[in-house]
Amino acid sequence: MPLIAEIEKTFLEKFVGEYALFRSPGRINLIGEHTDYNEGLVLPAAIDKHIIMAIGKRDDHEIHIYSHDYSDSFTTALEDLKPSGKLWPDYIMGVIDQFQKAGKELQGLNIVFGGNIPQGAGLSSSAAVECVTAFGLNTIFDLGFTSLELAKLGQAAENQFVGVNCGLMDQFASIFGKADHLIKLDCKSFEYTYIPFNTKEYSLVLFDTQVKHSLASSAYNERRRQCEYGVELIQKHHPEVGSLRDATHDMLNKYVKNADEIVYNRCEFVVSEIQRLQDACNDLLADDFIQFGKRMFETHDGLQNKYEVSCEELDVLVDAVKKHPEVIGARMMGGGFGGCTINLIENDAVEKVIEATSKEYKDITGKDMQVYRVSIKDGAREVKN
Ligand code: GAF
Repeated sequence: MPLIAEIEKTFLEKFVGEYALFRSPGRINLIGEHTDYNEGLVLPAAIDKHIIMAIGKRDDHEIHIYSHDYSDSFTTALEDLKPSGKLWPDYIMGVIDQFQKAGKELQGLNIVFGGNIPQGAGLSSSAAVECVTAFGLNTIFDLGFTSLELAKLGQAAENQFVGVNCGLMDQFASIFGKADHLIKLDCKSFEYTYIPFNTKEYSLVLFDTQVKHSLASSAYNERRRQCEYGVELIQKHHPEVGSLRDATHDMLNKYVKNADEIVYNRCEFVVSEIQRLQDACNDLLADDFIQFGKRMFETHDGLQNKYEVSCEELDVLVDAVKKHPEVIGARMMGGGFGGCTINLIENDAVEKVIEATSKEYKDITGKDMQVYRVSIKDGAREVKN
């Protein structure tokens, strides 16, 4: 049975009353990693894997949530929102909490949700849950938040309720996604443009390491602090520099390099990555996918050696595809320490590359990789029957 039909069926089994259905997708990111929280640029897109949520209003203040994927329920009340200890309800409660903090009066809710975004794979299933909740509440209560406000409310839920200090990229992509387009988002001004991504002879294929190392979220927060420290060192001489977005290689060489080599490496990666993204967008406008792909490999190199957020499994996958000239670009994607690599592969070679890479990955790591072929779709929407 299709996912939407399953969610509707489950809602009708669990609850009575009317409901509306919403969809919000996961995301990929072509280039521009760990740049969002440095006020840099990112280049994500929403994908054909999503969360579906059915939401109905209640007459009281109770919130009843059923997770289709976990076959598990959670009940609370509007006045009693606090972390649940089992994480999955927190993404939804966090958003409801943000709506209330923004001064919106809500009613009780019946919710059923589920999805087909692989969890822990770096495809932002948690942002999709936040965004489908935010989009759905905004619609059924007619609250009038803009799309940017919805994305920021989702991010605030993740920062404050879940405790992960993420940037805005994932929520922005889930809300603003547009079929067959990448989103070039400026995380300082929040201006954005859609860039057509007609890969024609290339396929977008994700290789999932099937690992998520436990240091992922603490290391993420540590990277943020290191970037902030780099900015502090520069600000002593250039008070006008508010973030790494405003920093130059010259400033890093003068004020950061001798003070702290590790912090220098982190900052150097970010400043280079922001420039790389701008160059990569020019490649796309010139239809030069080969050059674009080379920059993806460069990004991986920086994430591996300078930002140090890769891991053995991700490096094995990127090294493995370098043996196939038909793979024109590959890199780890997202926060790091596990999850997926993103690969641009000539259409005719996809099967061959998958077969060879799966075998090599198994031989070296003893693990099985998963493969997802993705296409680029629209962002959050109401699903009408
Ligand atoms: C995670 C975060 F949630 C994003 O905000 C972003 O920083 C990304 O890691 C790295 O680019 O997905």
